[in-house]
Parts: sequence; structure tokens; C-alpha cells
Amino acid sequence: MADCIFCKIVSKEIPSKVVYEDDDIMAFHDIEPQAPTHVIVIPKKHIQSIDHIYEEHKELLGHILLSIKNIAKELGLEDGYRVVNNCGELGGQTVNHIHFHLLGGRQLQWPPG
Ligand code: DGP
Repeated sequence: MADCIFCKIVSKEIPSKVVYEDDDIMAFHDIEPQAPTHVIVIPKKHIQSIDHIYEEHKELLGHILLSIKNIAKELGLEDGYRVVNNCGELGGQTVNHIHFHLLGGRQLQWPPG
């Protein structure tokens, strides 16, 4: 998608610190980290949000979750981590390309603001 920041990260038009990449997904360090480890995991294909996923995306989403587990392990988050998806305006989504935040490296608090 022409105006999507994360599509530009996928095409390498915008540089990022990639931690994992395969044919379907990409994981890179967040530009505004909220924890010592803060990685964004996205499908390469543009999907706007969780509100825009359908049956055809089931395999892709499963692949994302399994990859998050592997990335967390690779990054040494053995004591725990948090996976966050912000959906839509009230959910706090600012980039309209579905993404999962992988946060760790400190004690995370609950509830979120
Ligand atoms: P959200 O609020 O859930 O839509 O999160 C968007 C995240 O994307 C936010 O934590 C900051 C991050 N982000 C925005 N622009 C860029 C960028 O150009 N590069 C990287 N690495 N992260 C970005």
C-alpha cells in the first residue's frame, strides 16, 4: 500500500532493525521502544487491522504467533513477555497495518492505560 509506513519497511524503502524475516512476515525493533525489548511483528501483506482478518488469514496469523514465541526465545525473554495488538482508533492503533508488539525485558504492569 503506497502510503503505509510498514509496507515501506517491508520493501526496505524505510530502513529498520530487522530481527526476523521470511516470505510472509517481518519483525523489527520499534522506533519508540516502550520496554528494553520492543519488537513489531507484521505480515508482509497489507492487512489494516484485526478487524480486517478473515478465514483466509488463519494460517498467516498462526505463523505470526509461533514466530513471536521463537523471536522471544532468541531475544532472551525467557522470564516472560507481552504481546499487544492495538486495533482501531480507541484501541490506540496509529499505524494501519496489522502488527503485534512484542515487549519484554522489564516487569510489565497491568492494566494498560
Ligand atoms: P500502534 O500504536 O499499535 O499502531 O503502534 C505503532 C508502532 O509503530 C509504534 O510503537 C511506533 C512504531 N513505528 C512507527 N513508525 C515506525 C517506523 O518508521 N519504524 C519503526 N521501526 N517503528 C515505527
